[in-house]
Parts: sequence; structure tokens; C-alpha cells
Amino acid sequence: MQDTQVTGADAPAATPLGVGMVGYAFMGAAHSQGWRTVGRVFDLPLRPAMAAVCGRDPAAVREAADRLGWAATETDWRDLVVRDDVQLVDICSPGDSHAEIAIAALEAGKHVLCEKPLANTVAEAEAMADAARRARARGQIAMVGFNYRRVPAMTLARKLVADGRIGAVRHVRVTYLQDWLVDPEAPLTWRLDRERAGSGALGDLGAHIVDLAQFVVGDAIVGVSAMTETFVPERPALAGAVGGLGGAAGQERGPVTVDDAAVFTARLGSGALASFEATRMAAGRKNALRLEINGERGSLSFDLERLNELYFHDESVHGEEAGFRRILVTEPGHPYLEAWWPPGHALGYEHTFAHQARDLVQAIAAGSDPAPSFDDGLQVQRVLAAVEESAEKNSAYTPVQGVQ
Ligand code: SOE
Repeated sequence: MQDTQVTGADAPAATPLGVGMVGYAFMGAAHSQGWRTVGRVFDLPLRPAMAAVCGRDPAAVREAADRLGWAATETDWRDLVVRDDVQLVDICSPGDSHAEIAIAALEAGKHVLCEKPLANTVAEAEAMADAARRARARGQIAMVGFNYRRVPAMTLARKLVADGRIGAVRHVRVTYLQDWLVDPEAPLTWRLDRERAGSGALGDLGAHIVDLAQFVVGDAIVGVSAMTETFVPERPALAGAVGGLGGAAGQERGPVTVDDAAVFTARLGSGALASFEATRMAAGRKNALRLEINGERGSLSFDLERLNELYFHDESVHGEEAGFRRILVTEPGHPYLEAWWPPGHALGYEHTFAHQARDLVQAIAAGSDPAPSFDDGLQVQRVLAAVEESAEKNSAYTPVQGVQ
């Protein structure tokens, strides 16, 4: 086993942190954007270096490395995780590979960033969280890539809730709507295969909103009542490579083995009530993540398609000035904004990956607990499992495993 090579708050500014990434499709490209940018925008205690990217096809991974900015390539992740110039392994491959790669990387002494959802099953997530706890004792960091926590408006919303600005939370309402599966001829990519993705809209989008809601409210879901549906049970096979979220359709057809949509209600530890909807079948909705929280003293409202804005209603303001007020989250005092552009010069989706990279690099340098940790990812996985169990039992209220 190799020792972790870079830890400690006193590492000199120029100390490199070698990153090795597995996978280079949509999420890999988004993470690469974060790694390319982060050290040029934020003042970091370690200097991320894009050491190597890994994919099975030698020509395709070489092309991806050149396009995305990686210095070297590997075609087997086992070789990537033991490279001397890699101290952090960033996992952007499909869910069925997460557990094996993350555990091997942690055992090789590396820090790990793993895309969401943490795993395809609770058992895998438990094994990963165990490995992360053991690695933590050796000074390593393991974090889950729930990037929407890093939208400045969401970090601000969490602060406003924690500061008591909306009082005790009563309602949490979250929807995450996409439409790339409305077409029944959209092909069977890995995201529609339970063996590879674990679940459908539930794990892909539901995992995000479960984490985000819990993050903003600072509370955990204790039980759920759920329905899931697969509206298009059979689709054409994929002919060729995945491009973005889709690809070319072939002649043969095969079964969709995951949900197209999941709808569930939930109770939080505080007693607050929540509702969640995750679908890739909402015609016209491209990446619409909306969140509203109602408390005893006010409300917050957010729409990812307008991610620089947070709406705040203060219940103590009456008369002519009552109502939701727009906060334009681009001030230098807002989370992450000190390093970007002057007020009003907006940020977008890609910036969340630079923010994620910043937070991870800072945690590694400081040796501090990462957030979200693999334990946080495991808890989300347990919520997803409770949703599936409830849906199988005709929406019966189902407690989240591990909740006292
Ligand atoms: C596809 O639904 C997807 O790429 C998700 O997998 C991502 O996590 C989300 O950020 C955008 O949409």
C-alpha cells in the first residue's frame, strides 16, 4: 500500500495535488472543467494537476485527454489508482463501477471524489462508507459529488435557514424535471439499465434533490411514501457511443429496467413535511430543479434555471412591501463569489464543479471532514432504497434504514 502523499494544512502553495479521473463522458467533461478552472480562480493551498484520465478505448481516451486537458491516459482504472503522480481519484464512470474503484483507490492511499449517487445499492454504499472511515483515520478524504450544494444560492439558503431567518421549517417542496426520455425511440443507454445505473430518475435526479433538500434544511428524511413508474418499458438498443445523454438508436429493442419517474412524500426528523418529484419525462423541462421551503417566519424559493437568484419571503414584512424578494446572488460576500466576477456578472452550471473542487482541495489540505462525506452519500442511498421499497408496497410509509 502506498502512503497518501499530500495532506496537512502546512503544505506549501506550490505543492501539486495530482488528480486522476475515471470516465470522460458528460460528467467527466464537467469535472474536467472544474479542475481546469479551480486553481486559476481560487487561491488554493494545493495546486490541482490533471495528471491522468482513464477509459477503456485507447484512442478515445487519448482524444478526451487532449480535449479536456489531462496530461496522460490509462486504459485500466487499476493502473490509474496506483500512479505515483495521482493523489486524488475522481470517479465519473457509471454507478456499477463506483464501489470497486473507490475502495481500491482508498486502499491505495488516495483521496476520492465519487459522482452521485454514491453506489447502486445500500450494501455497496455501506462498504464504501466503511472504507472511507478507515481511510479517514489515515488522513484521507472521500467526498460525494453532489454539485448542486455548490450553487451559491443554495449555500446561502442553507445559511439563512440555519440563522433562523424563516423559523422552524414546515414544508419542503422539490422537483427535478428533465425531458430527454419523452421520445419512446430514445435508445437504451446505461442510464436505463438497472445493472449499471442502480435506478432511473430516482438515483439520477432524486439523489440530487434528496441531498439538496437535506443540505439546505439541515435535517434528515426519516420516512417516505412513494410511487415510481416506467412509462416506456421497451426501447431501441444503442448503436454506437453515448453522446451527451443519448446516442443513435439501433434496430433491436430491449427492456428498460429502471424507473422513468419517482414521486414521493417524506417526513423529516423535525416533523417537517416534504414532497419530491424526479422525472426524465417532463416534456419541455430541460434541467428544471425547483425548491421551495416554507417556515414559520418566512419562505425561500429557487429555480436552477435561474441559478443566480434566490427568492426570500419575510413573514414579518406586512402591507405594501409584503411578498417574495429577489436576492441576486452575485455579491462578493455571497458564497464562492469573492473569486469570480463583479456583482451582476452571473455564474452557471459549470461553476458548481469548480466550487466542488475548491471545497475538496481545501478539505484535503486542512485534513478536515469532507462534506458531503461517503456517510452522507450512504444516507441518501438509504432514502432511495426506502423509496423503492415503499413503491413496491403500494406507497406504504417506509422508514429510512438506520434512522432511530
Ligand atoms: C442526467 O439526467 C444528468 O446528467 C444527471 O446525471 C446529472 O447528475 C445532472 O446534474 C444533470 O443531468
